[in-house]
Amino acid sequence: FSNPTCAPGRYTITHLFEWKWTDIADECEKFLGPYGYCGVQISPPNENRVVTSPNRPWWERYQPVSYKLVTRSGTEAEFRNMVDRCNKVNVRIYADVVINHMTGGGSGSGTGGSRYDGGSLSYPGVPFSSWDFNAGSECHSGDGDIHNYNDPNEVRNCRLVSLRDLKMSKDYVRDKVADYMNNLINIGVAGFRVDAAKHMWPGDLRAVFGKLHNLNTKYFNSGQKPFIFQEVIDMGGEAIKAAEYTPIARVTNFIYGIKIADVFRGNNPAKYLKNWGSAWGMPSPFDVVVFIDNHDNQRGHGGGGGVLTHFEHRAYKMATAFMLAHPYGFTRVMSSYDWPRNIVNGEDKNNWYGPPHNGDMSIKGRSIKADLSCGNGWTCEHRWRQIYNMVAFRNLVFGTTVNNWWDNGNKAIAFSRGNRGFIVINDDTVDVNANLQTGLPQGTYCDVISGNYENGACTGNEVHVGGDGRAHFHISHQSEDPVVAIHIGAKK
Ligand code: LM2
Ligand code: CA
Repeated sequence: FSNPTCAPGRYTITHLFEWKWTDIADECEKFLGPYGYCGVQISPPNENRVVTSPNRPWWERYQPVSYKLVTRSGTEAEFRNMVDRCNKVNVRIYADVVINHMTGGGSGSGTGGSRYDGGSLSYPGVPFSSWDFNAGSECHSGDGDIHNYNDPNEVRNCRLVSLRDLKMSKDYVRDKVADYMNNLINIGVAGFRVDAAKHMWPGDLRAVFGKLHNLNTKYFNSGQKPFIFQEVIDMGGEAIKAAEYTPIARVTNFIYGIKIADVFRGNNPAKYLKNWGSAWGMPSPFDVVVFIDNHDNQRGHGGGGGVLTHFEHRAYKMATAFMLAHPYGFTRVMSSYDWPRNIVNGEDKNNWYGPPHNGDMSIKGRSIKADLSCGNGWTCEHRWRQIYNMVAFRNLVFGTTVNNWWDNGNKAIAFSRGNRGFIVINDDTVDVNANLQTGLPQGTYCDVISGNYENGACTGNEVHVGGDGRAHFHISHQSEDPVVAIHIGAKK
């Protein structure tokens, strides 16, 4: 399950957090396909609780009511249409699956009209009833909630923030969950982000994944397994380790964004990135999905805080450029919406804000500006030139190693990827003014951070590489984008 199943030559996904299915279909055709993205992580596609207090928070989608494909993102018909249109332009869909639990307490109806009652553990839309949930015989925490993260039994058999915890040791529950995932596979999704994986036993996950079909041969070669990445928040310090899950499928590497934030905020000099990767105590590159921030930690949820986000755009662009230039891990670019942050005593009072919406609370579509960036409240980091051009860089240099490392002994670094690409990043308080070995063939290259390569010309700066592979770089420490990146796909 660790093979990303991208179409050839594509190596990065983006999380279109809370996007509508009709917008994603359009985005696949107009942008993600042409600009070389592998795929999209989508918000959970199954029916969820409708939360009105606060009014329609993003996190209502982490409270399943049934496995019907009806949400604020769209209907089942719109979902099917999106998967088909994206696959046709070689962009994969990875579904966020919430299978550890159902809703919290209270009763009502979901986005598809199914009833739920968290008090009596009744979910007729699946159906699940009280037999299908962990209870006092499995969870010994007293009030049924998780408090002690040093007790693996409690973390896996008790309730995460009171969410009704599915008894995945039961065949019936395994079958219902596998049926849901197989339905998505049959429609044509390429894989899954498994929510709250740490709260499920590795053996139970292995059993569920063992029931999964191969990918739909309408879009994939026969015999292909879905790509699975399990959300395991392991920052060290707790009983449950990511290493318990990597033999099953990939895991999300949360330490990555913390360490990277430390570097690009200037607290840890960038020169130390020379041996970035497993030498920093991180898992094998083939076992992880890496990212600068995600939908939780960008707003202080999910163990969050401390990471770089689009709000700190200068450092964020540098960090993302580094991530995409470096071979470690399978890369995911966060794509956010804006919300009015209101930090009081270190906590964002508005961290529940849902996506941009219309008067009837339906999700508002994203608009597109002339410079390709988004409007209507959508941030669309995946459309920032400094980011999408590095997605293309990563595609171009795939299979090469880090060579020609240079640093200024402090916070400015440079390296090549074989003889195909070269990047210089100046996170220092002095300029970079240096003649560096790029490893690239002689010629004139477009810097893909300051501009694009269009119709044989550069819209931004040019870099001249001599016959000896050397080129001169000047990067002001005051630049909004103190990065230069060149590659053989953008050579005049
Ligand atoms: C995750 N990873 O393990 C998600 O990435 C994260 O976003 C989910 O929590 C979590 N697991 C459960 O799927 C979010 C959010 C929570 C929210 C839950 C459920 O971070 O704050 O909890 O979704 O919607 C909310 C309330 C909480 C309440 C709970 C149950 O914030 O106070 O607990 O609903 O009603 C009493
Ligand atoms: Ca559990």
